[in-house]
Amino acid sequence: MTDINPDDKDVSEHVRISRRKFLGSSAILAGAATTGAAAALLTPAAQASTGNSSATVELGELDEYYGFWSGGHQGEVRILGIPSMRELMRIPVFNVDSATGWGLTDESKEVLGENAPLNGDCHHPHMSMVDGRYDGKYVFINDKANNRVARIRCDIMKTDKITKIPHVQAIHGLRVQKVPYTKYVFANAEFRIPHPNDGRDIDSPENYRTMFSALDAESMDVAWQVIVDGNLDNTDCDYTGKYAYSTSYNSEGGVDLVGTMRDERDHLVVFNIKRIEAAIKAGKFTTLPGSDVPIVDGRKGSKLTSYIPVPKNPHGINTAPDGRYAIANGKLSPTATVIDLHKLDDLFAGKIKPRDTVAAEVELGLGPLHTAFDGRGNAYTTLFIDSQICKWDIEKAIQAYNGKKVNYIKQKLDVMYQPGHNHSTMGETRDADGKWLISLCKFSKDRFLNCGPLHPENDQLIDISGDEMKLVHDGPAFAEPHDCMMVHRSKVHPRKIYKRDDPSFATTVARAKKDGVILEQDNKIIRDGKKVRVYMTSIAPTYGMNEFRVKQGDQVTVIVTNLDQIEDVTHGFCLVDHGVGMEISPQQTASITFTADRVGVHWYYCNWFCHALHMEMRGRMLVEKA
Ligand code: K7E
Ligand code: CUA
Ligand code: CA
Repeated sequence: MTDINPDDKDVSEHVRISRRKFLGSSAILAGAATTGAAAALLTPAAQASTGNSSATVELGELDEYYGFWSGGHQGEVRILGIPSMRELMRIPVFNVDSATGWGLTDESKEVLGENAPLNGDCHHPHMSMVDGRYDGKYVFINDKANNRVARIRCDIMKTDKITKIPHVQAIHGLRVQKVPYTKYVFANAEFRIPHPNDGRDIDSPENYRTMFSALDAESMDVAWQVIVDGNLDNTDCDYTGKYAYSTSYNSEGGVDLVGTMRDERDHLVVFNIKRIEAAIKAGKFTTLPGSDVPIVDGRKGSKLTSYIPVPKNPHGINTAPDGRYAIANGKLSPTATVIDLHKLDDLFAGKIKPRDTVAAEVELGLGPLHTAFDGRGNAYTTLFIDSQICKWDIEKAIQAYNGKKVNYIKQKLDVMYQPGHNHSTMGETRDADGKWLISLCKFSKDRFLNCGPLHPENDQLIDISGDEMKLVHDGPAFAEPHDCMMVHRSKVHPRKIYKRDDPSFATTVARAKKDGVILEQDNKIIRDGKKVRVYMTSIAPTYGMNEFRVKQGDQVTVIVTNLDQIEDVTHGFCLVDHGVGMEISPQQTASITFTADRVGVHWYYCNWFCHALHMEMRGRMLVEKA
């Protein structure tokens, strides 16, 4: 293969086809068709014919959408501009970030908890809503690695709360209540464990359980938990505010691969939120050692839940913007199951059986994982094994399921390669606008320059505004954007500089007050036994202190207040050889604590470029023998 000339059309077509074969796809014909479509797309005419102005954002122009991207096991959330696919910002959450000092500063440690694990595994970012529409306030994100849920404040785009969910392992599916507003954040725990997990039942997997958790979106406390049968994978909720529902791929309770694939059907478990709240209010709950979170029993037979059998090892569950249907994606079945949400009231009233809520089981292709919507009655389902997006008409699919001879599949588009989630602009809200679709491909193979054995993922932008889906952009991404969401820019209004009373540094402000320090003007050292607090200001290109003096062994806290008022003039504070570095944006106060364990001269400097004399923005920490 090494002597293939990539300019030779026949050869490159040959390579392309064998690559798709290698990936297990039978879509050779479709592959050839895409080649043509992709080439045509690069011409302005092709773009105009789709109805979108352009996938290109002109120099100096702003994107139309904020994209919030999960950073996967990198532990962060990223902001992309859509449709340019430019990465605009990174928001550290469950990771350490040496640029901003996340995980190093006192303020971030207060959010993370002093002894927090500093790895994470983010999957599902979702924004808070009012009446089924984004409200621009918070983005929530799960941590599968350490059973946590975090909240990002969208006014400053920083993480402000992290909650550890008790009694469960592997928080995976995460969604917000859409209606009437985001009172709850729902979180699925994927793995089953003994309850309590104190050494009992290790060898009795039949006694393992998992739970569905609801967090109060404002306090971020866990409001309640529901014990379920099977496991929990993804979750979503409806547009009445009454129900949430989660897929379970392990209704079998298996502890190995074969065990989780034994049955032809698993289930979707539906949670009746009002009944759960009423049960807790009536005191019908238990608790487990180590927390006082009320726990209700939602296993089969409970009035709080209902179990709808769906084919096999379902993964994504997605509610259509019209509020009528939810789509459970089959994964090991080539089907998606359409649930009629209008029948859930009857289901819980005992008037119908769980399977009566199934409006259709739709054959789509191999490996359906997630479905997105355009607000025009179409669904877009990722086919992992086929490496395709399948566009289909929901109403026609229901007609076909009921015996009518109609073609519900509108188009299958090849993507490169192996898509997991996809997401449409505003598509998880009532405002689904059907403009752009992102296919988050798990493999990029040879779409990019080879950077070694570890490959980037490939986040592909697809124009869905016209009748035909058109692939317009390949976006390499570092591990691993499981999911994303795209919010119109009119919904999000971040600040440009901090307010002095921002709660993110309120604790530091309170401590300064106790020390009698006015942060906005004082440059002062407060000694408190072996604890030394060094308060200084910064205005480009100087710190309020050129030097400060401490004793060996002192525990030193440096508190910097950035007095600059000008947008984008962020300073840093980095102390050489001490693991100390942080961001101080305009009007922000930030602090960091370390031990001055070595006598001598230690320089500190500004590590965010701020001024022509940025290099000169520095000073000395002088450490004397104790
Ligand atoms: Cu990777 Cu939503 Cu965690 Cu699907 S999830 S692919
Ligand atoms: Cu201040 Cu660079
Ligand atoms: Ca199963």
